[in-house]
Amino acid sequence: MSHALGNHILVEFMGCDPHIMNDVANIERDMVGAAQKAGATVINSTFHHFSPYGVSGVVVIQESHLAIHTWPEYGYAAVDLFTCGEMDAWISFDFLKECFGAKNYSALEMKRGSVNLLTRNDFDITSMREKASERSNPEMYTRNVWFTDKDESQALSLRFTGEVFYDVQSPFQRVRIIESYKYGMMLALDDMVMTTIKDEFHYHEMISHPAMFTHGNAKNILVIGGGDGGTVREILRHEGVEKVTMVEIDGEVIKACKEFLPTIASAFDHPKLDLKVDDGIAFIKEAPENSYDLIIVDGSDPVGPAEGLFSVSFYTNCYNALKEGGILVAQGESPKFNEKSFSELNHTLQDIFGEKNAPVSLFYVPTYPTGMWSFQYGLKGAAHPKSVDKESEIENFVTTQGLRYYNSDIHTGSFATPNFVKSLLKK
Ligand code: SPD
Repeated sequence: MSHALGNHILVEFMGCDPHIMNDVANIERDMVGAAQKAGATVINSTFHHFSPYGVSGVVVIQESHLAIHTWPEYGYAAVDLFTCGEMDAWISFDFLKECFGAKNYSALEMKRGSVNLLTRNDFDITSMREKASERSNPEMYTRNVWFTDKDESQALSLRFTGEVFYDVQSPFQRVRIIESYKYGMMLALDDMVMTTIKDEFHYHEMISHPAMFTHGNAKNILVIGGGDGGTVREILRHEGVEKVTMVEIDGEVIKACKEFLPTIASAFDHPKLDLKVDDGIAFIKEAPENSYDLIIVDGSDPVGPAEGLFSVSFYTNCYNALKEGGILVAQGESPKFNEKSFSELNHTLQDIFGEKNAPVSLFYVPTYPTGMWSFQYGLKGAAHPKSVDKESEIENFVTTQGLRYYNSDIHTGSFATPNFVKSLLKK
């Protein structure tokens, strides 16, 4: 057989584990591992997760490339192993077969660039390859791995380092800590961004301080959810608070955040905090009437364990558990990403608390799809966040606490609603 420039193996992996086929971080790690196992020098890796599922990616190696496209719904991966030089691509093949748990496979090997069909130009490719190998450090390569939070038609992607610090399937959800380049360490539940160390203050200051200043004298506070600890950290900045009860359903979230997001999970040992790992929906059902000044629902999106946090019965129970003059604040989704959940939640709050007692606060989170997010209120009394007139008290608090998002202008401004939002809120 005549000499060829490259060797190309086209592989069909079938009967693979669908979860593995949908896991961009693991696939990137395995594809890079397959290249390194065969002695290749990795230059760059680029991997994306697609909606609703599937991963595509390429590992560029000095010896050519490894590429993959997966169809998790069929347990299938189409893999290209293109190599030149001495590299044995069958080593990569064997490695990936194990990693993907492929029950069946086929492979077609082709020689690429038959030398007897090609005319050699007059430049010295050998010396170019030598120069390239002198330049590259086999320990260093560029990774392009993207985490995508999405629905069927919109997404927000963050490039992350590819390192997975925590990845546990709890009884409720998949809990992951990964590191994004722009926003640092990040908590993801299932495939949704929950918080990152560099922009968490937008969310946690805004879920806490507007309600605290609106109430003015909140002493007994209940937080449902909030497993990363950011909300209780903010609430406990207020000296008048006597007790915070926090009920988080998933102990894995608390564990992961204590270990990897310590600046967010910094108040779990506070003496005023009573931390319970329990079902918040069941807890509020049993809560005595007129118990809390403030109830904060820091839940995730209305899928999985948080679905019940968007129900009429749950908010009726919250209403009953609030004291007269009490305030409810709930994670209210986005009027640009989850319009239906956003308006349905507000209509529920209007039904329970009264039409004028369900204001919405808008704020911005760069790591949530569309960036525009909301907290929704239920007011069981006359105090209204729009009528708060405490500019110097708020500014003094902002300065002494070193807040980075909330201030007296934001307090007022966040309750202003664009016209399209007013339409979504109208019943
Ligand atoms: N899509 C994100 C919804 C926000 C969920 N809560 C975040 C928890 C922060 N404490």
